[in-house]
Amino acid sequence: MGKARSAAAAALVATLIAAGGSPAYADDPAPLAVTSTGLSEGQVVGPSLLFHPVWSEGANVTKVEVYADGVLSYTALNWTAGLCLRLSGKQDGTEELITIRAYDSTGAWAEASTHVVVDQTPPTATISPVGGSLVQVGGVLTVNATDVSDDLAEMSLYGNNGVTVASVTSAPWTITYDTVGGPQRVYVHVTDRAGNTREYAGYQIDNQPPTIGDPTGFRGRVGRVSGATHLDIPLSGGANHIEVRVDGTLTESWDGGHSPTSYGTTNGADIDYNFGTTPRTATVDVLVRDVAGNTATKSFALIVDPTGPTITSLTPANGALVRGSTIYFTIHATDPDGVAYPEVNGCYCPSGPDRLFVAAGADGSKTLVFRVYDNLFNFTTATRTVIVDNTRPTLTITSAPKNGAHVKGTVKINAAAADRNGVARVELLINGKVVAQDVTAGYSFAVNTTKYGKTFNVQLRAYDRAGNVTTTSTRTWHR
Ligand SMILES: [Ca+2]
Ligand SMILES: [Ca+2]
Ligand SMILES: [Ca+2]
Ligand SMILES: [Ca+2]
Repeated sequence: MGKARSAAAAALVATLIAAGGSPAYADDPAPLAVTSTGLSEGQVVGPSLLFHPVWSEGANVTKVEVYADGVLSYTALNWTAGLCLRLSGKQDGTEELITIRAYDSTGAWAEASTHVVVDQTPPTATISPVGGSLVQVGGVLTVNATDVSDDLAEMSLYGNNGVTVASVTSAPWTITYDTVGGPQRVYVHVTDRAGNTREYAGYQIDNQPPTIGDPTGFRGRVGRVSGATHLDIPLSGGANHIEVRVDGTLTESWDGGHSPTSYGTTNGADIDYNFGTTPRTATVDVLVRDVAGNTATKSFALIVDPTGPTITSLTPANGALVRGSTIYFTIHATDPDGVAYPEVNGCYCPSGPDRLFVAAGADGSKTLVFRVYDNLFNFTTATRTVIVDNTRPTLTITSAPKNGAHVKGTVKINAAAADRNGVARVELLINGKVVAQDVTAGYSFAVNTTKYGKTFNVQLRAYDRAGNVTTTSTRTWHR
């Protein structure tokens, strides 16, 4: 051990090489020597360092001792993976003389020493952009380090897959890294000459733009709009910024902001727009961006249809006579947006498919306003004037045998009928059955009494053009 001590005391500036033990190396055909400690003089080392000493060629080394400032640190019997230098707990700037003593199988030994300088303080730097758990980047990432420690040896990007994906070893401390296809997260490492590493918050890698869905919320058929319209556009994938344009005009703009500690996202964009009354095809352009700056766009066309349905039929017709306490209208319409519903005088009063009802009210002319709406709230208006008639025609027999009369041969009946809206016909009923009718005024019937029995009943019945009926009292005749 005396030689080792003397070697340590000899000098601090040069690597020292020594040999000793027996047999004397003068007689040894391959004298044992430690030709290198594996360290370089003045090397700065951190708390832990692997190094590889070198022996003279052919040496059969069986044991190695590592000394720090002459004190045995440890003994190694296997150094194929290198020797480990442990200097933890030592002050930065401390010089240590590291001595490697190698023994061969004969017990002879040789040693070499190297001075190292302790540095256990990782470097510092100001990293931009500032990283963090919420910082997302995509595409080409440029990272700069400024205000770096004097002993900075390397700046690198270290992936969450355990791989260093990019590094620089000299100023300017700038890394330009294409993130596409790389790990999902990278951290910034700065390492000094001693191998001390400091990790700075890194960046979430995101090269996937948000997804823009198809618009929903159409009142009628998909892709068709009219007037003031609200549609929803579903978004996914962390949209942080949206822009919606209709025919090139910005109609919605939203930004969720972005700081190292927060940002906002949205899962939907809106189209709130009055498409007006001009038939056309409008173009909607949607742009969305995530925090990492990935952008997606989507365009779609909307058919602007401000036209109401086409009314294909509406009954009763204008001027029609109607009777009863309720008037029923049947209305048919078509529309490319789909027909929503009809209404009469502002009332959706259905009495069946395509059928509306309204109270008849007093006799006389009655004008009704109809609207038929499509699913976009466009409507078409139609009017109908009908004539309400719930008044029976007047009917009197002007000449005929009286009730209870005896008759023979052919007997004539004359009658008068009248109605404000016209008489449709007068019927002759014998024994309750219609046997003749007369549709022109000056109503007159000839009854061949021989066709009937000894006694039979005679009545007249008048219809007005609305269908109201007046029946005379029964006259019973005898033959
Ligand atoms: Ca340092
Ligand atoms: Ca994304
Ligand atoms: Ca329409
Ligand atoms: Ca009438």
